[in-house]
Amino acid sequence: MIPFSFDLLHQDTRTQARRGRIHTSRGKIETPIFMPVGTQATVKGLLPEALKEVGAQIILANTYHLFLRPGHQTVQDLGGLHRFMNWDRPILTDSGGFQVFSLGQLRKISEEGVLFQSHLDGSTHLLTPELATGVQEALGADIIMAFDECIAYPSPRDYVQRSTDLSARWARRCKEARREGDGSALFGIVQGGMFPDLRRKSCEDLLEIGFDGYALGGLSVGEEASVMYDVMEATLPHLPHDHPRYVMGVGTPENLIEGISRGVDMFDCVMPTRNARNGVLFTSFGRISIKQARYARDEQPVDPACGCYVCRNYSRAYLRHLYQSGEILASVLNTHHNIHYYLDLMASARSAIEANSFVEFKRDFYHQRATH
Ligand code: PRF
Ligand code: ZN
Repeated sequence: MIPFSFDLLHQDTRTQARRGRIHTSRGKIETPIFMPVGTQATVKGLLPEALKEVGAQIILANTYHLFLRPGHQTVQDLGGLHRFMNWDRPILTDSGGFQVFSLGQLRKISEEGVLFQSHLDGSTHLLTPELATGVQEALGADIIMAFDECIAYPSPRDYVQRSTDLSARWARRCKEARREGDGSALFGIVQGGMFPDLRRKSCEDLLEIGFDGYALGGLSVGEEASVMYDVMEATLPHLPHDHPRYVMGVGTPENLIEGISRGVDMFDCVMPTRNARNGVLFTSFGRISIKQARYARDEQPVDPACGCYVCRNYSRAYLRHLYQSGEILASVLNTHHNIHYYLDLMASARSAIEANSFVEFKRDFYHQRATH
């Protein structure tokens, strides 16, 4: 078994962009990386083979959903999440610290944890740091996230301060609850809202506990993009260079490029998968909505610059037809292209960092969008 580790391979000289490599017992992960979201032990619309074809190195699954259905005990008894869903590469599980706030009903937060009602059947559960950790271990995740509160935006400073302190105490309990020796990693989650000094305090508290990686939570919760970038800039310098940094639930292609420039290594977001199911496709020249009438007789591929299976074989006209007809294949093909786009963007960013040309890469990225 290979223990979890992170190598910083190259640091860009003109930006904070980093090229790194994470080692796990299920293989290595080249960073910066985007993790497709597989909430219910499936990346909606994609076979695991297709995920591999587009180059997915790691995917994300959710504690909240799998705990409620089918239950982590069931998944464990069936041989763990990897076997259950036929995915043998690394999996990161989110702790439920976000979903319980976005989906759970009648939430009551206490020192102990969060009491909530299931969005599925109204049943009551107490999710604690110990339970969230135990569920993620039972699922067999390669990267486990600490249990935290994702603070609503905007929130008053005194609420943010108290919540961030509580999340730090919960993070410590997650670490203490760990079953040692399965080779998985535990990441702490920095909170602190949009207050730079509270972000810094959160970093210091988590560093004192000590984690394998550090995530920025509480971003992309309704704040302006410029505010999110400012918070990244105010937070990332307080995190150690020799551990991976992950921004949770972010974001657009622009957000990823800006995050990488500021030193982020990992991202996840439903944006490429959810948008695909709504007919919104990401391209090198910006987003398009495939339902538009202008594509009815368009024989071009979605993105002439894309080499994915969809762009090699289908026209915009066909994809528009599938979408208009409500066909299952519309979701499948659109998702395939969008995930390919996101992962290809990350691969290009990695190459640019290695070649010391990330600044030029970023300039071209914006230029292609502006001139279309
Ligand atoms: N905490 C956790 N998961 C998350 C977030 C968070 O703050 C976010 C915030 N955008 C997304 N996913 N545990
Ligand atoms: Zn494509």
